[in-house]
Amino acid sequence: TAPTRLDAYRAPAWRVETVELDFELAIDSTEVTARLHLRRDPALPLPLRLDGENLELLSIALDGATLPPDMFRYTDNVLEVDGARDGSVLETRVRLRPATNTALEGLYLSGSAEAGFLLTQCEAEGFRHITFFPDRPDVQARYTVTLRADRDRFPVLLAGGNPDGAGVLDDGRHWARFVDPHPKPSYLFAVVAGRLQSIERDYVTADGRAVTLKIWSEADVIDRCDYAMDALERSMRWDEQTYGRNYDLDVFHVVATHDFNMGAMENKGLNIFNAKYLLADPDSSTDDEYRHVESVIAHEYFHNWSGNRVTCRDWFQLSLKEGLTVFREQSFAADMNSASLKRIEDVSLLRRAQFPEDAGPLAHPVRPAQYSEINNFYTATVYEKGAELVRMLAGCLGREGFRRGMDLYFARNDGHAATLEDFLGALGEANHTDLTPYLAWYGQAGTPRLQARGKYDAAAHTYALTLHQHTPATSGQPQKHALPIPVKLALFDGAGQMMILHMDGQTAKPQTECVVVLEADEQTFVFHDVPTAPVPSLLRGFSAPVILDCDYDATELALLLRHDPDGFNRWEASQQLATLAYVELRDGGASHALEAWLDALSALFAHNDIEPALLANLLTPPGEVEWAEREASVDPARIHALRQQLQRHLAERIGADALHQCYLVLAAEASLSLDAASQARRRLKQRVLELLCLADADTAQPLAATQYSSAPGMTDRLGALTVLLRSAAAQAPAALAHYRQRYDDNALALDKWFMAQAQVPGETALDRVSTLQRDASFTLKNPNRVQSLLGAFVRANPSGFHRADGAGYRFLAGQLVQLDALNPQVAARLATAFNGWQRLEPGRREAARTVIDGLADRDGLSRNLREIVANVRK
Ligand code: BAL
Ligand code: ZN
Repeated sequence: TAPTRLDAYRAPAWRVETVELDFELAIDSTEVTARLHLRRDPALPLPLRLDGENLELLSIALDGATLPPDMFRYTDNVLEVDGARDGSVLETRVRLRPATNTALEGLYLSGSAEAGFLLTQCEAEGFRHITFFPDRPDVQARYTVTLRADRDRFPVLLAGGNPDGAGVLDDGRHWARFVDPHPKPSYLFAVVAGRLQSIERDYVTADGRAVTLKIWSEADVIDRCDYAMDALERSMRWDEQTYGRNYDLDVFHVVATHDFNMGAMENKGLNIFNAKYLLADPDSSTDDEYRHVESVIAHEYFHNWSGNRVTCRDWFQLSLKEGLTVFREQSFAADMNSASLKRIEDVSLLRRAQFPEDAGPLAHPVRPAQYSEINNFYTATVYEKGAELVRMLAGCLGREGFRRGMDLYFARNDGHAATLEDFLGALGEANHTDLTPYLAWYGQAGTPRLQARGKYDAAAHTYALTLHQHTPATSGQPQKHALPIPVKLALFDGAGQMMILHMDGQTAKPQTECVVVLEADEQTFVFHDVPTAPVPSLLRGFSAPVILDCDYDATELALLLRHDPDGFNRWEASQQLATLAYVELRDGGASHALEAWLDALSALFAHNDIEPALLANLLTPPGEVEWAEREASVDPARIHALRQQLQRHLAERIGADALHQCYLVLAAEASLSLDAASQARRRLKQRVLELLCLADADTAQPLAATQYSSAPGMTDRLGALTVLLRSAAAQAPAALAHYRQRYDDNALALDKWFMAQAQVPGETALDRVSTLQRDASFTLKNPNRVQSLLGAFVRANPSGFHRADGAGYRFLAGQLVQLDALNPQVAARLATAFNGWQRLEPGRREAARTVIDGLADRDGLSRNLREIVANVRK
């Protein structure tokens, strides 16, 4: 089928004003009756065409009369109906087969036929797997949903909107009705039915609405939902206080499932969560997972305004809701925890996941121009880069200006399906400024390179900073244009003090930090009254999603690493210095940067006056994926070895004794507390243990074994297990066996058992993963299990996956073919691991090429997997 194109967008000829949906629910066979109250645009004389996939049509009637067969056609996933008029009511009845729906799109079964429950996933185009409908986000309808089912098998019946009655039927069945007063697109529709338990909390919104918050899960995990409930309440208060947004229904349901393609889903009034992002308890969740739960709960809740009340006109505008909501989620997490740590985490993710996407054959703009399968565009570019673009806009407008702009955006587009132009228009108009130059960011793929060169004139006391931008060509976009790039900067003197900045034409009060905006290919910014040659601190807070090339020497970076008061930029200096050190090790020869990095970090370690979580981050060099991005010919095994060597140098410079002492102090405080300070100390303790293991494994391994067996919670337990596994400690097999037994009935904890083993680096990883793939607990039917073993291996273990003989690629291709037959969305996501193969060193490149060609030539692949394979092959 031809790709869908942004420039081919046409407003719908037919809309649905209200829809009544009746479900007769059962595991093997569910019947859905839909009555659509239709509106026709008189200016568009097109036939009524409705989307529908895998539907068994049982009956069809128009305006109360059964339609004869020559009045409708159902072919190629479209139902075309003759004779419909403005105001017509179309009634269809279809049969669904939830129990055999392994794609987890539409209505499906989570868990076993005996004990599991039914649920739906509709974004992006799942609703057409439930009933015939104009399944596009710019058709917004009011929904009334009636569910009927066996009372014993499905005691809980839920749909989006407010409850509107329930009752018992004869024959052992019962019913429940829900009415959603807010018009919504079909992708936000949801139902859930089964044996579920709930926890409940009363909440009163800032504008006085009494809301019942309910979190639902299967009985065995209901005691792990309390943290999510607390996080939900914090999110609701934060959105009221920060954006003036109140919740708008009488109930808010959240449901946990172990079988879910995404992280979670923001269905109106009935969020559905992958259990991984909802359940949390100290015994099975790490500190990182607690933070993820808080963030995802917030993300889905914030969608109620940025996504639901104001939705997207079409799927090309996906970042309108996703980039904006990730930005809102990031701001919330920064307010709840530490802003600079959150920024470090987000920028690390961007570099690890989005920069490679932008640099390879899968590169696409934040607003793509075309797609074959929209599910393939739920990417780091749309989400994470999209959030960076919103951050730039927010930075331009300032806190109050951004709030003014958001108020106008929500007021003007409430109840509508909007575009990115509507968003930038409202933000700009509310602030009497033109933001349209930033639209170019949404249409251009690739990460801009920002080159910075400074020139100090000692006689004139001026400092001229020349910025130059260049974006490499990407597939289908050979020509790139200059983008507006805001560069937040400061200048440091030789003693590490920030200088007062005086610029040409500056009228505002002199400050120590400013933002210059590069609007052309090249511009020079001149600072006056600069007493000595400065060290520039550029792109502070990562003010634009670019790759900075500044000709820093090691001494300058070490100065920033020691003195920059901003935690993020301090970390950034450490990352750049570590990268210089890596290049020295790689190329042989001088070791100025290595020495400077070791000196600076060992001094910071010895002084011990730095926030522990920041120190842990400073002690961690960039990851192997990031360094691979710098190489023209990538040898993942060599990058891994060099990174290990660098870390060993660091561990030895700090010293085994100092590391050991530090570890013992931190270990003595072991607690289960989740406060930021306790989490920070656990994180530093883990980093110190890892370094100690490099400097003195004989000391570190028994400590890790003790930490494993006496750990009060999962952070310490999994951390210790990881150290034992990665150092091939004699104690590792016993710990692994113990973990397996202890968590045998805890799916999320067991996922981590698979993941920890899949991530052990090196050539032997594939054998381990192949063995685990045959484990009785492994199944391709569960997306979390697939991610924990196969996803962790292909994405987070470069030296293991990219085996020199290409066996990793052949293994992945075999798994993809099996997985694709079950769940195309998950298969396609996993296949993106082939991204970047063109830059591998020749031996691996040829092996990857053979495997990718073989996949591309295969018949019967899903549209999802076929598109990824075709794009990655380019
Ligand atoms: N809308 C899909 C899941 C999410 O981004 O919230
Ligand atoms: Zn989202």
